[in-house]
Amino acid sequence: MPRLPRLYAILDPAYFASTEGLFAAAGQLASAGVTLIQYRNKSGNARQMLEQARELRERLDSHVSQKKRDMGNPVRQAGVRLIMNDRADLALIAEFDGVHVGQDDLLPESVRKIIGPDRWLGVSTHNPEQLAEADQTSADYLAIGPVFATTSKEKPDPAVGLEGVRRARRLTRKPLVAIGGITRTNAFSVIDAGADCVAVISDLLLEPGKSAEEFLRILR
Ligand code: 3NM
Repeated sequence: MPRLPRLYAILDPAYFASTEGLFAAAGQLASAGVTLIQYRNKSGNARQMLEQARELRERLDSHVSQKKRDMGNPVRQAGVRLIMNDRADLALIAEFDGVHVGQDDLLPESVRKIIGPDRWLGVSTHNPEQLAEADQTSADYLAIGPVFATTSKEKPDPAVGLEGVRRARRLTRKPLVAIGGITRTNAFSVIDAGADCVAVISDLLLEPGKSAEEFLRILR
């Protein structure tokens, strides 16, 4: 089972004035030490999505090799693991490291067939039944949410609260990602309730680098 970092940043072009802004945010997150980023695009067409995804991959790869050069001679420099929301096909073409699916997307085992055994597969769940079901799949990690109220998702399920996180923790041994309304203020309580990792959109938008550093410090 993979070991997840404490912070999982989600970049959605809907929240950026330009794609350049999204790429800049990705660079700032990487510089701050974020190692897991999801590209989520609920409104773009496939070509646009692929173009952005490829560019994101390229920029983050060159960001890492630049950092390597800056650091002199490190033996290893971990890169950023990039996860594609929904689209297994685009994940393969853009050389992403995994796919994240929701309850209305392809079933986890269908995605697994496409992405193979090594790329990460994540599954969103919103209640104990869905979580228990997803636990039986080959998913590498499970997400539970929304934990708190969120404005970043259309028609969100009811918030599960910290109690929902605790319950989810009891139902799976897979790495557990908590999502929905998580901020620097409440993130610790979410990890304390049993999540391994918090996934965040809004509270990284204003100042991605500074905010990510604070999340990582709080959750260390
Ligand atoms: N999925 P923010 S909640 C993308 O419940 C997403 O599965 C959710 O954004 C789920 O950090 C959510 O701004 C939105 O609340 C997360």
